[in-house]
Amino acid sequence: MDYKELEKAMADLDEDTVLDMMKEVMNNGGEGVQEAMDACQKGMSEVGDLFEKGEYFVGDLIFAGEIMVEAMDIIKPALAGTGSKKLGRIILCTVKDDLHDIGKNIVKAMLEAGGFEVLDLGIDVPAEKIVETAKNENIKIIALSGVLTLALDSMKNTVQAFKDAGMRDQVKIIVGGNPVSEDACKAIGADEWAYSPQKTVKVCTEWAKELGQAQ
Ligand code: B12
Repeated sequence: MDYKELEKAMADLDEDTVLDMMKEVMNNGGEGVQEAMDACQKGMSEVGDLFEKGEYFVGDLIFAGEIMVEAMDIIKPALAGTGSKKLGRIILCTVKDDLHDIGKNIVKAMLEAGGFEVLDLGIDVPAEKIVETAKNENIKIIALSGVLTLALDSMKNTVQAFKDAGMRDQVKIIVGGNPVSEDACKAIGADEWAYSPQKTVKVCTEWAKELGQAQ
């Protein structure tokens, strides 16, 4: 498969080509699924760049998002594992002021396939709601998603809210999304960060074992 072509099709918002190529991945037994996902994400980045240059508009971002969701729906079975493990519950959401949820939904699908029960609080979720849910539901792994630069502040505020509630040492917090990096993770005060959903599942699986919530 020509992944450059796939990347370009995504950037050009060529829905038919993107979806046909995803079906081809599945027809080939899921071979190259990771590369296909990476190509789509690179294409999405180009969509973002074109938006910044004023060549694309918000409507184009929405359409790009729809294509990405459809594309991921097709390849999800190949990306996912067996889904047979029982690793306990995890909170996942997009933090306050951020409405982007495509990446979050991919991470959710991967966590579920990896054996977690995901409590998805949705988008634009205030720190207090995350802390309250963790407390009421007794959930110890928290995954925060954010794509806007200002989401980093919301993530930091969320970690602070856990400290203020006296719960910081009872929970493990992983952050992810486009602006998240090693340095950002440190500044936020989270325990881990990841870009790839695969690493997210790996880290959370280790935590589930450490916390004794894996069956
Ligand atoms: C699609 C899109 C939209 C759609 C979102 C639809 C939806 N349902 O999510 C819509 C049109 C709604 C939108 C709105 C806006 N957007 Co927008 N959008 C994008 C775009 C093109 C793609 C984002 C995306 O889905 N990427 C694909 C996914 C799969 O990637 P991902 O989110 O990074 O997720 C992956 C990893 O990060 C990781 N991951 C994700 N979450 C988590 C969580 C954890 C715990 C872990 C470990 C890992 C992890 O796994 C995922 C899979 O690999 C980006 C461009 C870009 N370069 O990202 C701009 C972009 C993010 N948007 C931008 C802007 C400015 C906006 C608007 C302000 C536009 C406007 N003027 O209204 C609004 C903001 C609304 C708000 N308050 O949130 C800017 C942000 C600039 C900044 N630095 O803050 C970007 C970067 C575009 C740009 N270059 O200017 N947007």
